Amino acid sequence: MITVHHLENSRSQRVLWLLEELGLPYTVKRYERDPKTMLAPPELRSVHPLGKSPVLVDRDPSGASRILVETGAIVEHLVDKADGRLGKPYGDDAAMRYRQFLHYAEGSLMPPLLINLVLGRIPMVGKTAQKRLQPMIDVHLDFVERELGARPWFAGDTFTAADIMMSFPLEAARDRGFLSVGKPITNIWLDTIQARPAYQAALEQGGPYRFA
Ligand SMILES: N[C@@H](CCC(=O)N[C@@H](CS)C(=O)NCC(=O)O)C(=O)O
Repeated sequence: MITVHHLENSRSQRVLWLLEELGLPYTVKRYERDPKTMLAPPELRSVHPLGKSPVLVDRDPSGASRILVETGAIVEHLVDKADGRLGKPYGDDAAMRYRQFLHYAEGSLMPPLLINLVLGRIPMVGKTAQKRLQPMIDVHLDFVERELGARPWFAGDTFTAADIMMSFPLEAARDRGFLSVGKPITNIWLDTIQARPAYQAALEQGGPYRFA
C-alpha cells in the first residue's frame, strides 16, 4: 500500500498526478504550510528527517515498509511498480530525452527558480539578485520552448513521466510571470497537461494547489 505525505501547494502534487495516471491505489496524508514561513510543519520530520515533501511510504503485503524521498526517485519507483508504464519510451532518442528531462526538472530548471523566490523575499538584496537570475532563468525557459516546439511531449511523441516531472517548475515559472511573453508553446503544453483527467483527479486528492 502506498502512502504519499503531501504538502499543499508543492512539488509533491506530481506524485499524486502520476499515481492517478498509473491507476495505482494510494492514500494521501496532507500537510499545511506555515502561513508565515511557508515551510512544512514539524510533523513531517517525524516521517522523514528532511521534513520535506514528497515522502512516499510503500508497504508490501508482508507489512515491511520502505520510505523514499526525492520526487524523481519516487517517480522512477512508481513507474517500475507499474511495469514501466509512462516510463522510458521506445527509440534511442526518445529514451535519452526521457532520462534527461526526468533529471533536468529538479536538477537544473528548479534551482534558479527557487533561488529567485527565496532571495526575492529578502528586502534590499531581493531585487538585485532577481535581476542577476533573470538571464539564467530565460536560458532555461527558451530551451524548454524550443524543445516543446520540436515535439509534442518532452521525450517525443508520447506522454511520459518526464512530462510529469517537468510540470512543477514550469507551473512555478508561469505563476511568477516568467512565461507571459514569448512562450506560447510552453503555455499551451501547460494548459494541455492540466486538462488531463488524471491531473484533475490528483488536484482533488491533494487539496490546495495554487499553480493550476
Ligand atoms: N528535490 C526535492 C525537493 C523537496 C522539497 O524541497 N520540497 C518542498 C516542497 S515544494 C518542501 O517540502 N518545502 C517545505 C520546507 O522546506 O519546509 C524533491 O523534488 O523531492
